Amino acid sequence: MKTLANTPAWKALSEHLDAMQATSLVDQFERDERRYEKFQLTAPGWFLDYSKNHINDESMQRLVALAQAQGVPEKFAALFSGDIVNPTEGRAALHSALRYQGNEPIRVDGSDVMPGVRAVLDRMATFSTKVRDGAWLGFTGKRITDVVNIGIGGSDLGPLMATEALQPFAHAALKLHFVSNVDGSHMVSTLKKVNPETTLFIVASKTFTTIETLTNANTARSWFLESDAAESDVAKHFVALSTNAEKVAAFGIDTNNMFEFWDWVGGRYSLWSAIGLPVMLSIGPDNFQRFLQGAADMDEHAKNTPLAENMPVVLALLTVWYSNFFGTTSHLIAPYDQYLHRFPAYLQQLTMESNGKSVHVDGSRVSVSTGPVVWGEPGTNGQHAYFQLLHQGTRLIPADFILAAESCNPCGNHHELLIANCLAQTEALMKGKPTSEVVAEMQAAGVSTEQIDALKTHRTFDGNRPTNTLLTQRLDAYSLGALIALYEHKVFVEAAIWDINPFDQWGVELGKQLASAIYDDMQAAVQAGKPVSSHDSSTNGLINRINSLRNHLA
Ligand code: G6Q
Repeated sequence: MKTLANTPAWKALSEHLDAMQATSLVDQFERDERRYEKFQLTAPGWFLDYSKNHINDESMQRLVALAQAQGVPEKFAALFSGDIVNPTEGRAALHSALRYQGNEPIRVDGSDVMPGVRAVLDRMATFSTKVRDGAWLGFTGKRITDVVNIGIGGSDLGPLMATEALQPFAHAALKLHFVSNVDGSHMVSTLKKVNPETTLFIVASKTFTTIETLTNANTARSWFLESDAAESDVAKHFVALSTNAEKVAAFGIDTNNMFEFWDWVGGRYSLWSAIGLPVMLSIGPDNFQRFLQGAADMDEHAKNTPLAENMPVVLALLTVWYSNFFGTTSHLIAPYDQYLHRFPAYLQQLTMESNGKSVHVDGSRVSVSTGPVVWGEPGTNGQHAYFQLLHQGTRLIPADFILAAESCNPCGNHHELLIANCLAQTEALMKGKPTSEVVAEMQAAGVSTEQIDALKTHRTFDGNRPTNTLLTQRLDAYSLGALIALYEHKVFVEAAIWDINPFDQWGVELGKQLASAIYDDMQAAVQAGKPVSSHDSSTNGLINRINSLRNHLA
């Protein structure tokens, strides 16, 4: 069995751990005046301060040695050159080709994918411009005012997050809606807001077999046809984003209205492909090009920068350091930017679907823990909710704070307050508040000795909680593209270190199969008028109770 923990690079880190746990972050800053200068990096669009972490020069050298020993540079080279880096599905993972700005060919199975990539981007731009300019007309001759994207998982989270993040650049007369959940309420409540004459539906599904998406798309089509529209009008109101032309045609969408992508694009990495069409419709082809450029520049940074100065590599190494050596199990994403309110959810899928694995690439069991739980909400809201646990809970939770120096909506002193809150939190998480300071403060306020004794421990903050701060000039298409690519590569480097495959998702596939079995059993029980007995007693009991609540069984 492979044991990462027995490798010299891993052992070197284990031996170093005690020394790092024995010193606090505050001590580290006191000992080294140049700490902030030392532990910072720049990459396209972004500056990273990682000085508030449990590291010193020695830690970084040992972590970088681990990345080297686990073949991160070679694995990056394999990723970018279209090798089969997803062996369980026999596929390359070439999301970088979707945003590549150079002139070199990028080959999969010997053929250059770039002409196809650029042809689809051109078709997307022509189509988007027509819709945005009001030249694409609905069946009664009116311009499109609403776009409903129907997709789930990778065909929803990325476009939704980016459309929200780039609101300041959105077309003023085009409203974007996203329907993902098979819960009929999602579709029904969206349809209440739109008019069939002026709505464009985008059915986004890589496989075009996903039950949620097909169910929602069927409902949307029926709703559309219940208006005065004829079957022949569907072509003006429905387009598909998929790799599966056959299934698109079988569903009844003209393949002339299909924007294609390829099986070497993973669902959660597909935002840069045709799946980005809603984003392009919202922000326009020029801004979408800036979005691709930001990601492409981050790709070049990841590919060409030495490990110790490589931003995704350093962020990944810090996650490995905390997950595997400090025993942390979760990682907070705290964007201090309201437009990034869906970014934690997007990263949750990117990280947890990619690195939620228990076996190595060769199928043997891993011997160390892999991807952490990723979660978060924008600041400052989080401060009034879960931050309590970060400050005074028993768990250590490393966090990434994400901030722009300038607001997209300058307004009074809002942005200065937002910045102050963000910086105050990272400082407080690091410094804490010692009991001596609490006591002195209370004494100065004239609080009685008894009261001080009763309250001082409650008011004490241990501090020593690590954070990264990611800073950009302004959140725009370029910096957002770069930020997403940064995290994509971070996740890839973590997987490279743990020697797991970040590009498959058998757990997601399992969910798809299980639901259809229960669906069939429920329907069969209703028809036969008999309770279900083929599952465990809990599942049988729940199915039968639900059927009875729905009045199907007496
Ligand atoms: C992403 C996953 C998953 C997928 C959805 C939708 O990496 O594979 O989230 O995107 O299940 O799949 P389709 O796009 O095929 O409908």
